[in-house]
Amino acid sequence: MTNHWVDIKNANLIIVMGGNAAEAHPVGFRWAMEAKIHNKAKLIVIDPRFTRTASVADFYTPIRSGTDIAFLSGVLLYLITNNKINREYVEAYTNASLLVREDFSFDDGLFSGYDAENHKYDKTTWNYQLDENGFAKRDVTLQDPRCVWNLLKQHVSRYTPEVVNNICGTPTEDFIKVCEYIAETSANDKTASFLYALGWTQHTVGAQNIRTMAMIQLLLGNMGMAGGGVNALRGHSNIQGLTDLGLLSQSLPGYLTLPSEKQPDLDTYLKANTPKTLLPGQVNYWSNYPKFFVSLMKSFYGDKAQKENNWGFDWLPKWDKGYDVLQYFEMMSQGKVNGYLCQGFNPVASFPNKHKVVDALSKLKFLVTIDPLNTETATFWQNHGESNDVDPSKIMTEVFRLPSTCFAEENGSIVNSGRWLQWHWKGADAPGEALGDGEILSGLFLRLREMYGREGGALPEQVLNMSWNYLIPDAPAPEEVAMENNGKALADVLDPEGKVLAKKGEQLSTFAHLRDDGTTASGCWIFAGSWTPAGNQMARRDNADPSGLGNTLGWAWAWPLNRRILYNRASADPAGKPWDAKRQLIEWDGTKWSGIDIPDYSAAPPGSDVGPFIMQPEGMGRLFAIDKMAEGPFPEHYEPFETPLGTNPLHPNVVSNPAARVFKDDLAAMGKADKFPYVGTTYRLTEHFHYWTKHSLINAITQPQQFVEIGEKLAEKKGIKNGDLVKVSSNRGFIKAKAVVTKRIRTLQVNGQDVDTIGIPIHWGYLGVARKGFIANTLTPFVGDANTQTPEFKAFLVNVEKV
Ligand SMILES: Nc1nc2c(c(=O)[nH]1)N[C@H]1C(S)=C(S)[C@@H](COP(=O)(O)OP(=O)(O)OC[C@H]3O[C@@H](n4cnc5c(=O)[nH]c(N)nc54)[C@H](O)[C@@H]3O)O[C@H]1N2
Ligand SMILES: Nc1nc2c(c(=O)[nH]1)N[C@H]1C(S)=C(S)[C@@H](COP(=O)(O)OP(=O)(O)OC[C@H]3O[C@@H](n4cnc5c(=O)[nH]c(N)nc54)[C@H](O)[C@@H]3O)O[C@H]1N2
Ligand SMILES: [Mo]
Repeated sequence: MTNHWVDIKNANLIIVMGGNAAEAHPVGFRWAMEAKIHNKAKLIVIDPRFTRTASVADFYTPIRSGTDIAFLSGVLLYLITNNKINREYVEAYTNASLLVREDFSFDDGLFSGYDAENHKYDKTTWNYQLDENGFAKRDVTLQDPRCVWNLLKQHVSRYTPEVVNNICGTPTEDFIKVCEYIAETSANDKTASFLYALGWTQHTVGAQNIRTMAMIQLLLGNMGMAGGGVNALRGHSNIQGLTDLGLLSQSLPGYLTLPSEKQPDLDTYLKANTPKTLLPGQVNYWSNYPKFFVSLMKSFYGDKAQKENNWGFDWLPKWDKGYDVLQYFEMMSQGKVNGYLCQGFNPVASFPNKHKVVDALSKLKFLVTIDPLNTETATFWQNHGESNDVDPSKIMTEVFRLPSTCFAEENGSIVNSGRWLQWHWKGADAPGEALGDGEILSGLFLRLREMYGREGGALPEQVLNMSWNYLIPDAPAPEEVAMENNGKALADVLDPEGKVLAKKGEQLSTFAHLRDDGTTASGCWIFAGSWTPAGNQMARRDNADPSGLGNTLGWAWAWPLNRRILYNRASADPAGKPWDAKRQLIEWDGTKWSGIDIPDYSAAPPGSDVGPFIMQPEGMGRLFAIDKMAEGPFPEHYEPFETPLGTNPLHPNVVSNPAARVFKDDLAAMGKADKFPYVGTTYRLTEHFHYWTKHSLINAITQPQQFVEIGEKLAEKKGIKNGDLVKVSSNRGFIKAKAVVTKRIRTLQVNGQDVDTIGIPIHWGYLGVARKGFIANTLTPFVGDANTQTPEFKAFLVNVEKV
């Protein structure tokens, strides 16, 4: 989230699209209700199903799953055509006025630079025109045909209300009504907040769904504002912490990137990751990259990391391709993986195409699961009849189950969606032989290190040189790890005048004190400030809220620097005056910036033309994404890989995302609408948490068994009644389930045909105390988003029959 949970109460309009917050985030959803009750906010829901969120909304309209880019691009067109934008904001704070290269183009579904053989783009042309100093050229009058504004207008011009209706199936009058609701928040004193989660991310166009919404927020002037922003409602309680700490295959902590094999030395790596400022005088905060990186290496390797050995750069692995989970299971299924350590993950249940996952695990020599519970993954080799039809005698994988604690059995911090690091204390000791995850991993690490020390082996340095300074090496305390993530001074840190900012050995209080000369260490630069000389800031519990806007600066600690609303410079106009006095976050008081949040800005006074989006080298919100997205600098509608239409009404030659993550065998496993005519979509229920709570009797009683939801019209056509047993199949397998016949899912008219959706909740399997049965992911396709590789769990093709 650029904003945070409590801040949702400040919105005038809440749009739940691509999520079902009342069901999946019932506690945080109270802030949407607060906005309705105390702020007279309107709540609108756009979802293929009439959900629990829709049941308390002011307005609901359906959409075909996988078509939100068409819908949101239609909203962009509406806002531009009807001049419902914050013009001053767009001109001053977005890249609307920057000029794009002449050789950038878009034609028949493809942007310039497509490499058809490798399914990816060369992004060279997706860039600005640069002047002789390397700065982007700009036309502040927005007249130049190559400025982002005019290219954007041209790009979205195709998404008329008729086209939106034809692709999404949303009734045109409903679509216009949504546009009108959103348009109202272009006023300076109105904001909208979109609450989204997997209904947007679990598509082959997931990242672009979110980007299209972010562009709407920029046009409305809602970024940086209290009650505005881009707000992902995250899933597992600490999944925000997972990304913060870089637990993705190409990442390092603090959103740094792991070097690639094209960056064989430190200079090349730092050059590739330290952006050049694109407009004169901008903050371009990522220009500090070397300080963050060197401090990380000092945290990893301590005294072993020295300038002479490039801070241990050679010890870092270099990636050749992304090892996301799709890629990894693909390699496993090709027999290229010997052993797999599976920690807090149940891929047999949670990953797409269960048959492929089970087949892949069968090719391992050994599998280690680290989990408090028994899982379908740890028992993948067992035959469970129809629901796991394997022959154990043919599976040679040796499985080791290491029982771990769960979150309530240890101290630690959890980062919530609003970037707050909240410290928690353990509620109980772990039962039986269970050990904390840290203890298990330390145990493995220390034994491996001992073996490397004794036997050598390939590249022993990266293991042998790792610093490991914990009181009990086998069991690092969460407090020790938290202090290490924050970082400390290894020598006195001085300012340019020689004043001591941090004394040798002291915890750092800000990342502004990080250095690239080896005098500071920090395990995750964005966490610097969370554990200072004043102690553990994450444990603070002062909920004083003097402004009433919910910016409780004394409650826990938010990265970066306890700032609650990112890009808050944009909450004030170019002269430094808040767009809306009721939502004042920061203000220029004539001599300095002050207010109720930590300014997200340099100290530069208004008029100095420094852009508020300080992490971008041009300082501006990007309506045209120059180098980030895999499938294009503008969002474009592509169909799901399994589309009920069999075509893309906009460009039949390019049906689905041309840069999506997909492998050859999985393309062959895609089904077509002739055999599988209905759209399957999967989701969760309040009464269960994924695949754990089927082990708990109370949860099992409230939702005892697998069911699927079928609209009345389709049910009638197929002769299916409420409570009948049905078989739902895709080209990859089938499940059996109870039918729930419902008015909540409508038949939509799309591109001249009827489209029916079948709703499939995900929580059951063949273990636990709930009724045993099938795994929903038997049905889903093994294909992922082009940028994040998130699987397409929300739109695929199925058939349904009464059993
Ligand atoms: N009780 C409970 N709470 C949970 C979880 C749980 O298992 N149980 N899981 C947690 C986790 S890890 C996560 S990630 C979150 C997920 O939170 P959500 O994303 O809110 O949960 P989902 O149920 O997957 O539902 C998404 C909604 O998106 C809709 N949808 C599907 N496709 C589309 C589409 O193309 N466009 C639009 N506009 N909508 C679409 C679905 O109909 C569904 O209503 O929930 C978290 N909260
Ligand atoms: N079809 C379909 N598939 C989906 C989704 C969907 O919407 N549709 N949603 C996807 C999403 S968003 C998610 S997040 C995944 C979830 O998928 P998983 O993460 O695989 O599933 P979980 O059941 O949440 O958790 C995995 C295991 O973590 C264990 N665990 C809990 N606490 C701890 C701990 O402290 N330490 C360790 N070591 N283990 C612990 C639990 O016992 C559980 O067995 O499913 C994904 N799969
Ligand atoms: Mo999730």
